[in-house]
Amino acid sequence: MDAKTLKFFFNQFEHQSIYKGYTELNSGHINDTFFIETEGKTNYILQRINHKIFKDVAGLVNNKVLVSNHLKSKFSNKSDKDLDQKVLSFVKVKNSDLHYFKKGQDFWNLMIFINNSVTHETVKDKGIAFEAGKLLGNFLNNTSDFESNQLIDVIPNFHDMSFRYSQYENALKNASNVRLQNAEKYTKLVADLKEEMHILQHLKEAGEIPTRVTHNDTKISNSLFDKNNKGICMIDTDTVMPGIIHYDFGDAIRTICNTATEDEKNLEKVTFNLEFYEAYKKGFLEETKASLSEIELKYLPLAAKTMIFIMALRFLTDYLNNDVYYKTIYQDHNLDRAKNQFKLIESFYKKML
Ligand code: GN1
Ligand code: MG
Repeated sequence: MDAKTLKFFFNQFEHQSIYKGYTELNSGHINDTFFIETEGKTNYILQRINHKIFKDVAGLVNNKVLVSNHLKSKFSNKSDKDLDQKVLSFVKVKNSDLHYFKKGQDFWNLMIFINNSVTHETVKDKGIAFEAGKLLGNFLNNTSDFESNQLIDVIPNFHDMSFRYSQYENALKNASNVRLQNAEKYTKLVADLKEEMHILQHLKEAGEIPTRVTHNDTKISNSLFDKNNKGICMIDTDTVMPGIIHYDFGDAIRTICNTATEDEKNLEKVTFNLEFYEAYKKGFLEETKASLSEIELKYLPLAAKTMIFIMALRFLTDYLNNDVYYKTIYQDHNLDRAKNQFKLIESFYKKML
C-alpha cells in the first residue's frame, strides 16, 4: 500500500483533517490497518476489511457502529468530542450515511484514533492484567442490555468447537504429505482432547450457560490503555456477536498469561503465567461477579484451556489448508503459531494442577 492510495481512501470520509502520513499496524491477522497522522490534533485508524473472510462487510460495519453507539449511550453528559476519546468512533463517508467506502471489491472504514493510547502484545505486569480484566467486565456489562438480534452473525459458528473440528478433519483429508507429517505430532493430542474441548459448547447448547453479547476477539492487543496503563476500551469489534462469557474470558487469558507473543517460535519462552491469570480474573470479577451464575464462574478455568485449544486447532487447520485464512510471512508460520498454543496448554496443565 502506498501513501497516495491511503490518502485517497482517507479523503473519502467526512472530516476536516489534512493527511500527513501513515504507519501500518501489523498486529492483526486478517484486515489491513493503518494509523493516519494528520496536520491537526485528530488522527485516525484506516482499515481495509478483508471481504474474503468477512462475507457481509456492510453488516459487520453496521454491527460495529451499533455497538459503539450503545457503549456511548452509557456515558452521561459527554460531548461527541469527549466520547470519541473513550469509545471507538466511526466516520461516515462524505455525503453518505454509510460508514464504509467500497471501491472494487475492497471495503474501507475509518475510526478516530484515541490520543495517548497504547496497546500491548504481551503483558509485563499484573496491573495490566487486572486492568484488562476490568475492561472486558465493563464491556460485557455495558452490552448486556444491547438487543443482540440487531447484530448479524459476522462469522457463523465462530467459536463453535464442532465446527472447528469438522474444518480440521476436512483439512486433514486434503493436506499435502509434507504438511501432514509436520502436523502429525499434534493430531493425537487433538483427538484426545476432543471430548473435553466440547464441554462448554454442550453446556451452551443445553442452555445451562446463558448466551450474551460477547466480543469474541479479546486478545490483549485488543485492549486499549492510556499511557499509565489504565484501561480505556476494547477495540476491534469486528466479531461482536452472541456468545458465552467463556469465549471472551478464555481468549483473553490465552494472550495475557502467555509469557511470549502468539508468534514466538522459541517454545522455551512460552509458559503460562498463573499470577496474571489471578490478576485478570480479579479485575474481571470485580466488574461482573454480581451478574454471573454459579455455572459461569465454575467453568472459567476450562474456558482458558478451551480457547487456547481452539486457536491451536484453527492455526493447525490453516497450516494443513496451505495458509488460506491468516496472514503469514513465512512458510511454517501457522504451524509455529499452533505449536506455541499447544505449548501454552501444556504449561497451563502444569500450573493449574
Ligand atoms: C484473528 O485479525 P485479528 O488479529 O483481529 C482472528 C481471531 C484470532 C486472532 C489470533 C475473524 O484476529 O479469532 O483470535 O486472529 N479473527 C478472525 O491472533 O478469525
Ligand atoms: Mg479481530
